[in-house]
Amino acid sequence: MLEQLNNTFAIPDHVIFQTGAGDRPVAVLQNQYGQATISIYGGHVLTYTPNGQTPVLWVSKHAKYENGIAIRGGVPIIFPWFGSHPSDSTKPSHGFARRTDWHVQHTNQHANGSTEICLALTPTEFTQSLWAHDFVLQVTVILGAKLEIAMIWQNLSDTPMSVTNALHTYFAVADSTQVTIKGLENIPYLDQLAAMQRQQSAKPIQISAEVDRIYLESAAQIEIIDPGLARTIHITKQGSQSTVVWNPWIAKSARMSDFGDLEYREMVCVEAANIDDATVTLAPNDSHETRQIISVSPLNAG
Ligand code: TA6
Repeated sequence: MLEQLNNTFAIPDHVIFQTGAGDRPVAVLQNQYGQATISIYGGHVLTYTPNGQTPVLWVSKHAKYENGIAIRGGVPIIFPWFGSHPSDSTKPSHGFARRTDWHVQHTNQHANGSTEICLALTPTEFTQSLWAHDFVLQVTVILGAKLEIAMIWQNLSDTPMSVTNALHTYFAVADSTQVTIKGLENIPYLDQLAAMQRQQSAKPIQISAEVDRIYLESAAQIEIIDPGLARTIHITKQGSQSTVVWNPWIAKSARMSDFGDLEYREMVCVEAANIDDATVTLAPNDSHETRQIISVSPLNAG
């Protein structure tokens, strides 16, 4: 498989396919801006490291790389439903896209030095058993001065198709109890820890307990200010009306077998999503794109 992937899609000095964690094939993108790795399984960005920086995305040391299980960390692709299935609790949490093999559609090296890969998921027996729709779902990753991750899906059925989705991004931080998340002040959110009560706060987010919030309006620019790593992570998005902020804290971390008991200190999730009232309903042949754009600046930068 690796030979075929490299023969078809490798780009000398920029894209190569290797065996990654869990003996699964990954694409390694590198260029003047940095490096990123993407698992073919799940269409799942695993790492992003700008030149001169430490990794910007976080993956658990306890992550599992087994069929049917989502990789804990990076950017899980949440499709075609966010959270529990709306009517059938036996169906997998956060849908099926992150739990199955995808295929590479194309790779590209742009004149500005950025490097692109596109992976796709089309219906299989597995997906049809969970969701009887005809669709194509693509993830395009562009490694440039920023990292761009776009999930694009098209309704190939002859009936309307409703989806809730997320780019469920796990960001690496020095210590989650020391970071400040700015950009969501005064925006209403549903508190998943308090029966989805509608709340809002005038203050930036700081983490001292489990946080699991669905913000209800598209936020232009979010910053994760990380004094421990002396950097700010800048997050913008398109095609997303919901933003999710999550840290499992102590008790939930202990309950997850693929999450170290103390790993809650190393990460925070800030997710570009469309959830609840922001469900995306597509007519036949229509498509929708959700894009998250990530960059980093030194903390002492002006
Ligand atoms: O995005 C936040 C959330 O919905 C949390 O409620 C938590 O369940 C998290 O996703 C992880 O879900 P997972 O199915 O990956 O364990």
